[in-house]
Amino acid sequence: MREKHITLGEFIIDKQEEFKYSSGELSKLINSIRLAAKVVNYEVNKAGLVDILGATSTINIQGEQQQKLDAYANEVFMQALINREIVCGIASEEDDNYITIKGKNNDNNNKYVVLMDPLDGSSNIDVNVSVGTIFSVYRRITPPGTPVQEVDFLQKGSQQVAAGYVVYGTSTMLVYTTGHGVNGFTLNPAIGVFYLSHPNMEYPKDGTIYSINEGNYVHFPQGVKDYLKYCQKEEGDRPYTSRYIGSLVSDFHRNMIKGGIYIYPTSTKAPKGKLRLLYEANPMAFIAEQAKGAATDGYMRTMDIQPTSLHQRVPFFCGSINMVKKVNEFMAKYPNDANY
Ligand code: AHM
Ligand code: MG
Repeated sequence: MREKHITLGEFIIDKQEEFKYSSGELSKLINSIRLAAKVVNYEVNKAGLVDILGATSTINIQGEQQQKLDAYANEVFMQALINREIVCGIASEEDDNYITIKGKNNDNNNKYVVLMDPLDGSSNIDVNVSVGTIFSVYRRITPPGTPVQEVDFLQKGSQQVAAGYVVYGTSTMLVYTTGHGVNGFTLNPAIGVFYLSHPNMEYPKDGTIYSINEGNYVHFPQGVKDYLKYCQKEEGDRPYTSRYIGSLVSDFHRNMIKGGIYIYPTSTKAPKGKLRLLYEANPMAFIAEQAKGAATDGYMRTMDIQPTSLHQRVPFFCGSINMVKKVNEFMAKYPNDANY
C-alpha cells in the first residue's frame, strides 16, 4: 500500500475540532502563516542572488539596524494576517507599537492577537546561514467589539493558544503547536507544499549539546559559569558538545531533535538577557513544553512570567527537560541573580 503524505493544509482541517472554541478562525490564522512562510521562503532563498541585502537606514525599537529582508518578512506576515481579517491585533519585533485590525464589518469582533518575530537571526542572512520566523497566538481578553488593548498582548505565555516557527534552513520547515503536541512540516519547494515530516516531535529527556554564546563567558552570572564547567567536565556522557548557530530557531530546532539546551542568560553586557519574552521566549517555551522539554529564566517557568511591556527581554534556558533542571540547580545557588 502506498504511504499517505499529509499536507499541512489537510492537517489543519483534520485538527480543527481539537480547538476549544473552534469557529475555524485559528485554522485560517495558521493557514495565513503557512502562506506567508512560503512567500518569505522564496525571498530568503534568493537573497544571495538579488540586491535585497544590506541594511535599510531605519533603526528598530531595540536600537538595532534593520535588514531589508526583516522589513520584507514583517510586511508579508502582517499583510497575510490583515487581509484575512482574522486577528484583532498584531505586535512585531520590527514595530514599536502593536497594530489594531478591524474585522470584516469594521466591527473589532476578531478573537485572536498575534505576536511575532518575522525574521529572527537576521544577522545570519548575509552569510547564508539559517534564519527563522517565530509566532505566538492568544485569545484577546478585552471584550470583542472594542479595539484591542495592550493588555491583550501582555498575557502570560501559559495563555497561548498556538505558537510556532518557520526555519529557513537546508529545507524550510514549519513547526507548530496548538497545545496538542508539536508537529513539523517540510516544504517541497518545487510545488510549494508543506508535508507532515515530523509528527509528534519530542525532545530527548537528556542531551549532550549546549548552545550559548561562550564569547560572553566572563560576563555571565556565576550559576551559568558553573554549569558550563559542568558541561565541559570529563565524566559519564560529558564533556558535552557545544553548538551555536546564533539563530534561535535553528539552535532550538537542532536541540529538540538531538537533545540539548539553549541558553541566553543575563550578562553584565545585557543585564536582562537579549531575547524578547513575548515573541521569542514564550512561543519557543510553549513548543518546548509541548515537546516534553522545558523553558525557564534560570529560576522560574518562562510561561509563568507576567509580561510588563511589549519588547521586554528575559534570560532564556530552554531544552531537554533534565538539562534544564540541571542548570536551574546551578542557578538556584545564586538566588540574587533571579532579580534581573
Ligand atoms: P535578533 O532578533 O536581533 O535576530 O536577535 C535574536 C538572535 C537569536 O536568534 C540568537 O539566538 C541570538 O540573537 C544570538 O545573539 P548573539 O549574537 O548575542 O549570540
Ligand atoms: Mg529576533
